[in-house]
Amino acid sequence: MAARTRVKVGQPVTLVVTRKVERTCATEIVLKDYGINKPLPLDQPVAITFTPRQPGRIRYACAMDMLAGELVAE
Ligand SMILES: [Cu+2]
Repeated sequence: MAARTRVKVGQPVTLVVTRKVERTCATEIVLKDYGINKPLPLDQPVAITFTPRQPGRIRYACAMDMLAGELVAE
């Protein structure tokens, strides 16, 4: 999860995240703006689907808001 990804407003997006590290704070992924908060079990791909509602940045982060990334909706 690093580069900025572009997505389209009104089109469902699925992020697939796999946690590869055992000792990390990123044991869940949070998309605050969309009320999403999903646990990330070790080595298991987790799919998060949501539909961007408006253009702009969509931030995702670990539960403590430290490890983060951004999508750009347009
Ligand atoms: Cu954290």
